[in-house]
Amino acid sequence: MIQTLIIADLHLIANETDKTRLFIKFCQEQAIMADQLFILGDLFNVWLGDDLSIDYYQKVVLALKTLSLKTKIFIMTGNRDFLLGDDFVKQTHCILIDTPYLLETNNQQYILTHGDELCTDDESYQYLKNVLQHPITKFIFLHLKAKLRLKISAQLHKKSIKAQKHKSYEIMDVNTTTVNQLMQKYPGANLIHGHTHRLDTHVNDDFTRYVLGDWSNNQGNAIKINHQLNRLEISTTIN
Ligand SMILES: [Mn+2]
Repeated sequence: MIQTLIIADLHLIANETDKTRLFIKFCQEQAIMADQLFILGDLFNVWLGDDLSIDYYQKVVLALKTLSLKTKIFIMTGNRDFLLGDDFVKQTHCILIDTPYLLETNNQQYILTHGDELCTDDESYQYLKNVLQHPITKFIFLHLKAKLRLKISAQLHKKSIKAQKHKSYEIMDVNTTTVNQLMQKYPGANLIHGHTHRLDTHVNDDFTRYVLGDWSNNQGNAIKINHQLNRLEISTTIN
């Protein structure tokens, strides 16, 4: 029986915080017991390129590398850490996967995605995503000096917080039609995603949509799959 753990949206920052320590503890005590760990995007709140950010996140990189000796780690990028690259992969031994990813385990099928591509009602977000994640934009950004990259990223973050204030709760959630169109391609599979930070389980006629929550400084959440699917609470007190 293969045991899988799935997490998303930790939004770890470069300074070591209680959340960093919670994640490292999770790696050392819980993820290490699993056969595979899937990280569905936004593990990092900002990734400015491997040449800068690997140094900023040394402890997390080391925790992943150590974990990878026992547990296979699959990671997909989110909208905040989409610049994770080859050096990160080399140093952590994580396997970078594309979205959507079809997970087949113990006779069950799951579609894994970060989730932002399902939020199609938010047209300005999707437009900005296309621009920022375009290969040419990425290439140019990665060749800028560190200071400038930090400045641009801080400005973008400010703008995105400002823009979110004027958007409705519904617009920033997944679009049901987009979700259904995706799941029609994978009959029999269920969906697991993050991004919206709206931890919930939505049971539909044809599939169930499991939404992962984000992590706070003293609490995280995960999905555990073996013979069935269960929710896990990650806290500082669990050993
Ligand atoms: Mn996200």
